[in-house]
Amino acid sequence: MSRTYRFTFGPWNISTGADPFGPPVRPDLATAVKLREYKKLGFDGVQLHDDDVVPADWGAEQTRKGVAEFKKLLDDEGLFPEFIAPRLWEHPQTVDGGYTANSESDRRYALDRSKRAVDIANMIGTRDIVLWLAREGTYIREAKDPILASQRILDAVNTLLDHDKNIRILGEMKPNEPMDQAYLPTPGHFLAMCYKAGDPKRCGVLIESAHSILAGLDPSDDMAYTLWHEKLWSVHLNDQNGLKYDQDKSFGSVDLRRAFNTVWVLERANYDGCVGLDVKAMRTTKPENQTKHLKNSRAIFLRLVEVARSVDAALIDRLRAERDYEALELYVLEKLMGK
Ligand code: 3MF
Ligand code: MG
Repeated sequence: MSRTYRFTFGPWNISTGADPFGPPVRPDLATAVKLREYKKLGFDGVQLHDDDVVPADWGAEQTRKGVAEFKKLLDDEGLFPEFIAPRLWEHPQTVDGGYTANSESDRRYALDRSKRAVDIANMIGTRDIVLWLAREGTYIREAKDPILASQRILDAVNTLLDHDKNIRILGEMKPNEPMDQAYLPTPGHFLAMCYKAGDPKRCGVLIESAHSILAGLDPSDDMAYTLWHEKLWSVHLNDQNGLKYDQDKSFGSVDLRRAFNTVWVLERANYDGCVGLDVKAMRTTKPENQTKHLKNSRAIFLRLVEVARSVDAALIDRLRAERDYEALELYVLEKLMGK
């Protein structure tokens, strides 16, 4: 089988290296400049926040013109827009969260901004809306009513599904950071909510490897479960060294075997969504090397596809039947060492 994958990333994946403890160490590139890198790096499409396209405070007419201009930039580069994600974590009215904020006017802001993101998606030509519910959670449990919060998230999803009968909602769940505890912390939580939504067929998930790892889960099993539901519509592949802050390391760079299992699951299931690489360059990376992590992650993915395609399925079946997992483990490790 020689299926090809479509690769995507977001403008935020070419970054200045600023972190909570230090300023930028690389120049901030204009989005138009970043877009020129995509094809050279072997990427096909772009993942976008609403305000990557046009500033969030623009009026209707200016927004329409701005989106048309951005679409032309994409077309000129031969790139497609994969999704739009409302950025509900930077504006002062999202300090306490968006959909679950205790203030009614803050909740209204989050809903209006999300509907506007749907309109931008329509104008730019994608039907996928990604919700990374960054601040929908708490620093202390007593701050919000968790039962009401679940309902408010469902109500927001339904409002968006109603706003446009064509769009799909993809939840990108993450258990913590920036919050101490997020509501709906895993893909499984969001999936369960999808079945309660007004139109479950248009509700699914994007799974990020690092987010699953932070939840103590295995990304390949999370993806497999979601594929079984036919609801894995996008992925953010990267890697993560243990339970600390979200690292967005290059795909496969910490645990090659975990990365292999991820690729193998996608291959076996004939996954046909985009392969998004939500990876970050190290702060030590010099400006001239600031896209290497993207190129490398894609290369590692493709090498692992080759390994997955060369696996001896009959041998694996036999080792499983014999319950010889010691031999199975050695077989996989040797494959990964190039044997
Ligand atoms: C945070 C993330 C986000 C999302 C992005 C698109 C900034 O851990 O992964 O990256 O991927 O907002 O939804
Ligand atoms: Mg992500």
